[in-house]
Amino acid sequence: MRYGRTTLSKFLIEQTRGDAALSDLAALLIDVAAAVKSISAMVSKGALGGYLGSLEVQNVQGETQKKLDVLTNEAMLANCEWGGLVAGMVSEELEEPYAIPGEYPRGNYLLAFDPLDGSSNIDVNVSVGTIFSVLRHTANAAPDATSFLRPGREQLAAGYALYGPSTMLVLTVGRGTHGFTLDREIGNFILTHPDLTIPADTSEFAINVSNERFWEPPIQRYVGECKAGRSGVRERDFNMRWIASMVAEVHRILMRGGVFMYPSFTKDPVRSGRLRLLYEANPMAMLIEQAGGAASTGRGRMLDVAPTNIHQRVPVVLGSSNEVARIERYHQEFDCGADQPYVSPLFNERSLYRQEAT
Ligand code: AFP
Repeated sequence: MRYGRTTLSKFLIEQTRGDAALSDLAALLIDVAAAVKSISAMVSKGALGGYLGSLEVQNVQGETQKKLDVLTNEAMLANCEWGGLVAGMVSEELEEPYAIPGEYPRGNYLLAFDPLDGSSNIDVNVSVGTIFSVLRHTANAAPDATSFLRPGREQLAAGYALYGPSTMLVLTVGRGTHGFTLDREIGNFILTHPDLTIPADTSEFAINVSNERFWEPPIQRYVGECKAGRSGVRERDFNMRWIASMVAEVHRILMRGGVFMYPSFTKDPVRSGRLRLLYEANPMAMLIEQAGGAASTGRGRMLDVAPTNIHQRVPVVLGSSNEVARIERYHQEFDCGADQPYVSPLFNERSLYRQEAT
C-alpha cells in the first residue's frame, strides 16, 4: 500500500483478495463510493444547487424531510440497485425495505444506510455524512424486514462518508478501519488514513447537555465528573464537543480519541434515545471496534444487540475503550444500587427514579 497513491478500488481488491466469500463485496463498496461522490457534489453546491431547505413532508421518523434527504436517498438507491450485488436495502428515509426492481438481478448483500446524517445542519453549512452497513443475505427469496434484524457483529462491512472541508470515506471490511480522501480532480478516493487507531484514554466527551435533566444517573455521574475536572475524582480537566452530526463526532474520535454519548432519556421513555441501531449505531460500532475502541448501549456491547425492528433506536456510548468501560461500570453500579456514595443530589430520591426506570 503506497500512502497517497492507493485508490479505494485497489485497496478493496487487496483487502478481499483470496476470500471468495467477499469477492463481490469490493464491487458493492465501489458502488457505494459512486453514490457518495454524487452526494458530495450535491452537498458542496449548497444554495447554488437549489438543494437546501425542507419539504412539506415528514419521514418515517416523524422528522421534516430536507430536500437533500430525498435526493441523497435516491442517489444511494440508484447507484446500488442495478449491479446484481444487493438483495434489498433499508434506508432511514423509507418506512419499508426497498425491493430491488424486477429488471435487475438480486445479489447476496443487504445494505442499510442513513443517506444524510446530520441533515439538520445542512442549511447552516455544517459537516454532514452518509452512514452504511452491509450484511450477507443468505436466503434465495427476496428479503423482508426480518432479513435485516441481525446483530451488528454479523456485519461484513461498514462505513461513512463525511462531507466536510474535504470529503472522506472511512470504512472497514473487518480488517481495521481506514480513511480515504476524495481527490476531485481525478474523481478517486485515495488512501490517506490507513489503520486508524483510537487512544484508550481521552479527556474529550461529546453529548447534548440540554437533555441533562432526562439522563439516567450513570450518565449524570459520568458527565458530572468530567465537568468537575481536576477538582473532582477524575483529577484532570475535560473538554466538550457537540456538532449534532454523528458522523463528524465519530470521525473526530477516530482521529484523536474521545467518547460520544446519546443516551436514552426519560423525556420520551418509549424511545431508547435518538440514534437508530441498524444504520447508525451498528456501522459506527464496527468502525470504532475495528479501530481499537468500544461501542456500547451502556449496559452491553452494541454489536450484540438483537434488533427487533428496522428503525429501532438504541442508547449509544462509543469511543475510547477505558472511558466506555467506566460508563458501563457506572450503569452496573446503578442497576445494583451500588452507586449510592456517588449519586448526584438530583437523583437522591432513588426510589422515585427507580420506579420510573423499571
Ligand atoms: P439529523 O439527521 O436529524 O440532523 O439528526 C442527526 C443525529 O441523528 C446525529 O447525527 C446527531 O448526533 C444527533 O442526531 C443530534 O441530536 P440532537 O439534535 O438531539 O443533538
